[in-house]
Amino acid sequence: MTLLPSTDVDPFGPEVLEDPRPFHAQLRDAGPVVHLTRYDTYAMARYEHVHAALVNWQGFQSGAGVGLSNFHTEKPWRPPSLLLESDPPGHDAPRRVLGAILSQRALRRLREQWFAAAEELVDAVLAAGPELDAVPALAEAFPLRVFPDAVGIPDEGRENLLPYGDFLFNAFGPRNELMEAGLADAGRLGAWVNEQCRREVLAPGGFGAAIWAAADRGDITPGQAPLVVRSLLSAGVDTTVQGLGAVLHAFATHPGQWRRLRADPRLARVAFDEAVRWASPVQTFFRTATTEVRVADTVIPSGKKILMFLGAANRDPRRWADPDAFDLARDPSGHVGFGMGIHQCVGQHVARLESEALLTALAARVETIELSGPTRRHHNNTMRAWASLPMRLG
Ligand code: 8QM
Repeated sequence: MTLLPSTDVDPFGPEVLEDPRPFHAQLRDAGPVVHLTRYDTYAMARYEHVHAALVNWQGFQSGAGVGLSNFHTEKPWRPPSLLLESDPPGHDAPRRVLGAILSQRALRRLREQWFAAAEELVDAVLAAGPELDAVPALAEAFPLRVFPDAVGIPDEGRENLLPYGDFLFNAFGPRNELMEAGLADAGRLGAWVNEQCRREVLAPGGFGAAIWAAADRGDITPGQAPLVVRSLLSAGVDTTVQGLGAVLHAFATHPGQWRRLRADPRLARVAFDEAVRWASPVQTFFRTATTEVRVADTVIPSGKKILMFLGAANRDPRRWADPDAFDLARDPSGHVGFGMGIHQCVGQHVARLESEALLTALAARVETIELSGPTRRHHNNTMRAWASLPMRLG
């Protein structure tokens, strides 16, 4: 029996959020399981154990919430998500419904439209000059142009989507300054999002209407439909914005990889997954032990929260050769940036399609991408995010 390693470092403190990589290495090297003394929770940061825990939904449940707060002992800030914060069997019907609506097959009808939208956006951005901040101009602009339309929500109030997501992702962490700063507006943002989930508000032909049609067929209940729409609006915007930010930052700092993409634009798809592995826009999620669970030499007590470090697992040298290299020649499949197991990102095909459209449009028009000024991080308790990415497109 070896002693359980521990750390008093705050994974949600500003130093770690600014650059989590040294802390990730420390966690991975300390052992398969580490005790986080500040929150009396456990942590996993090695690929092998993060992967094993994510696929073990029986031992590591989501229904007690995937943030620090335990829904069995604390009231959640909003009704729990039927997809994210739930376990089988209740999880399965909503997941099946949304999985079909967001399947690769179902998205084919959007492909041409989204490629055209990306070309239009890149043309407009280039017409404004070679210098831009890639966060607002591309990473935010493109998802905001295509995704809310695809869901079918009205134009009014769309500026609430990013702040809502920012608060939601902060709320998975502790009640720290980041979380407190968002509280004042959370009620208003939540009410706006809930309003967009009503059947009468959603345009015909969109993902939202398709969810309500599933309720009409009896695949989910009419009571579940608005919450499934809410999942789209919760998980579908900030995530793809930061995924696009990550891939643009990766290319701006790896000119050889950009040349490779230009030579073979079919690499756009693998480039996005490699960027999701490399940057892990969603850094962490908790699970809760349903019973005593043994991991390596450690027995995690029933009811304890375990923090899964997706970003650390995605750069674990025990799993990945040269893990810190952004490399289009590697096979990034198996990364846990979209999670793994029954909760693996249901919107991943939407994210890949957005990225493929934007990167393809850029690759056809832009020879060089480089940083043109200091970059700035946006701190969030769950997301590894950019506030600003000044770039020059040549
Ligand atoms: C994170 O509301 C939801 O169902 C939901 C919210 C956030 C996420 C996923 C689902 C993982 C991207």
